[in-house]
Amino acid sequence: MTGSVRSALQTNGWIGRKMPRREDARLLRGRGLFVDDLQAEGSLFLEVLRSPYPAGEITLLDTGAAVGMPGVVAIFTAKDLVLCAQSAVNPLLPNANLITMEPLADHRISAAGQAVAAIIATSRDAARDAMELIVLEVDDAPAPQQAKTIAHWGKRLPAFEHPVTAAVDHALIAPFAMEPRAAFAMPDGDTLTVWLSTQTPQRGRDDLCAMLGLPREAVRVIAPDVGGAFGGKASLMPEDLLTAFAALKLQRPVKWNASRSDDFLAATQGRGASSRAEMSVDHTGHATGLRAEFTFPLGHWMPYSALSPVRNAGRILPGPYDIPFDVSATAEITEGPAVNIYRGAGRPEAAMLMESLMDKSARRLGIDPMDIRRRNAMRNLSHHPDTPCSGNYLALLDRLEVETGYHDLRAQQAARRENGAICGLGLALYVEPCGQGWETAHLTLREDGTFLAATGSSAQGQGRETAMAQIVAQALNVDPSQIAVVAGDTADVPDGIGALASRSTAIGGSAMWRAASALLGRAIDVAAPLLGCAASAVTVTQTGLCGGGSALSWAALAKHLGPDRLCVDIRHTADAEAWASGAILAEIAIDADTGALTIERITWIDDAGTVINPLLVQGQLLGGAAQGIGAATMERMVYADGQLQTGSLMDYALPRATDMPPIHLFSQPTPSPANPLGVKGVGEAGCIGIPAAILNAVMDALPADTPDLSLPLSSENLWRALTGKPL
Ligand code: SMO
Repeated sequence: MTGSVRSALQTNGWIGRKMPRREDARLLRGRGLFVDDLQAEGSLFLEVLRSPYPAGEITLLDTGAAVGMPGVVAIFTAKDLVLCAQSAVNPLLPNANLITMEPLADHRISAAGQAVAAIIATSRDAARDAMELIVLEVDDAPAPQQAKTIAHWGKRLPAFEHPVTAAVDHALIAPFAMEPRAAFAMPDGDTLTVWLSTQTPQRGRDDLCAMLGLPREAVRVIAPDVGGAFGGKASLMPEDLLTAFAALKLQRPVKWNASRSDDFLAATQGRGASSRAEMSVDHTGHATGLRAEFTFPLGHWMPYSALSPVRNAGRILPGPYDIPFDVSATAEITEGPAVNIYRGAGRPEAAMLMESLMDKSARRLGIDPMDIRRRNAMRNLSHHPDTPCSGNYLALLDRLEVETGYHDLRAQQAARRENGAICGLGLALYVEPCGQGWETAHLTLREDGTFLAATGSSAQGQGRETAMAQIVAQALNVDPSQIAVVAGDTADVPDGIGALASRSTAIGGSAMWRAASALLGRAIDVAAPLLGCAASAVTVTQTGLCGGGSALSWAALAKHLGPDRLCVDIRHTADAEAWASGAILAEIAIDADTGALTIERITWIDDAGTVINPLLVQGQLLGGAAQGIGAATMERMVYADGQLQTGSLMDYALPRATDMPPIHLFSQPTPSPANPLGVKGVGEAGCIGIPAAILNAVMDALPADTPDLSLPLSSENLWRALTGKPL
């Protein structure tokens, strides 16, 4: 690339600009298009009969009376589902035991809410009425042998003398999205168009093709606007498959929408792991060994990404610290709904365990928690796929110390305690490695001189279109308004991974950057002879290219090219993972009478690498923080005898606007060497670091001999800890 081109890239400043989201005009004004907005003439509606029993052998499933009900077109049970392949599971761990999806229960029930029959009728009400007449009988039967997958990281370490120990037990929680899951399938002979509320349209297409026995060209999956996903829409689910199957079989459009109850009962859940660790620490506060064990529940089957949390938790310990480690993890099939990735996916579990150990070590040795982190934080960040790529953890801690007035805060806290307050400060230093692998980008100069950018990183409300437009604008030196961005449709983007694992900007954005750079290079080669100068003399202006005293607009260049469009396809494979990091201080107080927790303030120094758009980063950090606060302090799926007790928003505590504390954000980026933009992930940071800081703040506030607390840190839990009244 010529010097003048490079300087344009450095100076136009589209990257790093606080641009309002181009999506907002549509999403905030009710003009979005979600799966539930789709309608088609002659559409049928699918409803799922779910088992009211948590476990047992099916002894009777009689659909006879229901089939004859008005409006009923078909009822499918397991015997009707002739599938060409099992569902796919990402085999992320060696020797993994993969338990695939049973879209409808065949012989055995393993969860209350498990799908047993699909009723397809001319209206939703007709389907629901018919559902009432299906007879399902289930006998108690012992649960079969449960499959386990065991993995290990690091090297076996000898027994520690007098280690510091920590245990963190996570509740199962709901990856709650504003838009419940939904699918709409439209058949045309042997081909299907399926609209899915998904974060992985290409994966959905591949899974549907394999299971239905259709070639890749026969299925088009479209993710229109997606109202949040958080991992809960990353893997094909039984209802998605049933909707596509029914449409193909009946040759009619079929629509399915989850109700809130459906999603509470039968969407995937997150977290749920129990974790134990011990760490040996010398008298100077240097950790000399870490041994940790995780047990992750999987539920009764494994969606595509089911092994991601266990793998992430295991592989990222000891997080930002330089400590010899011996980490093992077990993922086991359990009764109950499937457990899958949820924002953070194993990273929060690793961070909470590690940060708990750091605070406990500091307490034992009488060292300040800030200092013990300084003593153990990694200094030489090597560029290796399994360790942090870049960052400056000491600088994050230094900045946090300054921005919070840390030492004054400690003094203030001591004074408050003198006056009887129960208050605490909690630190967390965390890492957020984003996903690995590849992503695609397709960039075209259109006839009118504008650009079409199609990305494999789909959108789920996080501002993807805005960020991609800024990346292309920076590379081409054109206004972002000249760039249309599309994603989520396998007809536009046949290959792609999607929006997950904090990877969209790091990998998808880098793919787009490379596409734009390549397109510019090609444009210069075409333009040079037209301008009558050497390619090296062509410079980029805001409207096109110039050189040799003349100018050529993008539109003129497009016109010159005619049907031979300038078009670049890139499949970018990341050199390594980009590891974001951050340091957080949470200030909390606990009400002595009720155990109610007040998060007084959170201060957060974040290293997300190169920031494309500070507004989008802020949105991701705050959204993640809200879900992190939910997980730390209130969310929990409660079961009694296998029956869900928290199946509605009256019972399941989701954080609300009033639960959000003041959060002071400071950005301290170090560019990642893992990609050409220097960007890192940011979407999951809030779920990773915030709960760890809150847990430490709570333990700092409670009496020193308080045993490890299970999550969430609800008022009841804290009141029991304060009053010594365990469950
Ligand atoms: S938990 Mo995420 O959507 O990879």
